[in-house]
Amino acid sequence: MATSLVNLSTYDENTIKDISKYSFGIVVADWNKEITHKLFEGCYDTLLLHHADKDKIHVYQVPGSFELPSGSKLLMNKFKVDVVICLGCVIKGDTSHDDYINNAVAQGLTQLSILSGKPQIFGLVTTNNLQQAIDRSGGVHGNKGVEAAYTAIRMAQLKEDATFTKNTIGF
Ligand code: DLZ
Repeated sequence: MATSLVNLSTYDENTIKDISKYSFGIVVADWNKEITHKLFEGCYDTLLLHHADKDKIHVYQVPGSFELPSGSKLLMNKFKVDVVICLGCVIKGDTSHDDYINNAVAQGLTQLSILSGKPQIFGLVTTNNLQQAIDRSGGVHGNKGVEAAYTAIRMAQLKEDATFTKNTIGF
């Protein structure tokens, strides 16, 4: 469903249990940092809101979104984490660079998820222009960083609790 039809940053906080036991990785790209650092704030604040242990949140910064999969791999080599959240922003330009980066990140994170057994959360904002990115990083369409954090929490919980809860699908 298009983001314009549903604000994915809205979720049922009651579905979240104790997350202090989980260890999180966050990899954030600096390209388009006016957007990505807001995604990071939304993500980090959401983890803390639900009482994540600060000492169990490991953050790596990488130059651009293309480096998100390798940044995550490096982070996982160094820290034992339950899940990694990857945050970036790719804005369409005059060339097809965005297609190459977006596809590389999607494929890289998919492979990494499966090979490592650690969920990789796709927190990549892919837009046609800057305004759409602003709208999705704390604007009218919420904050994709919040959504990524919530997704990460659910995936961390899934390891031990796969109980079906009505009304949570689709946030
Ligand atoms: C080179 C590039 C371009 C043109 N655009 C973006 C972008 O919109 N968003 C982003 O995160 N990164 C961009 N990059 C940088 C690449 O992700 C990567 O850092 C470089 O190609 C070096 O590998």
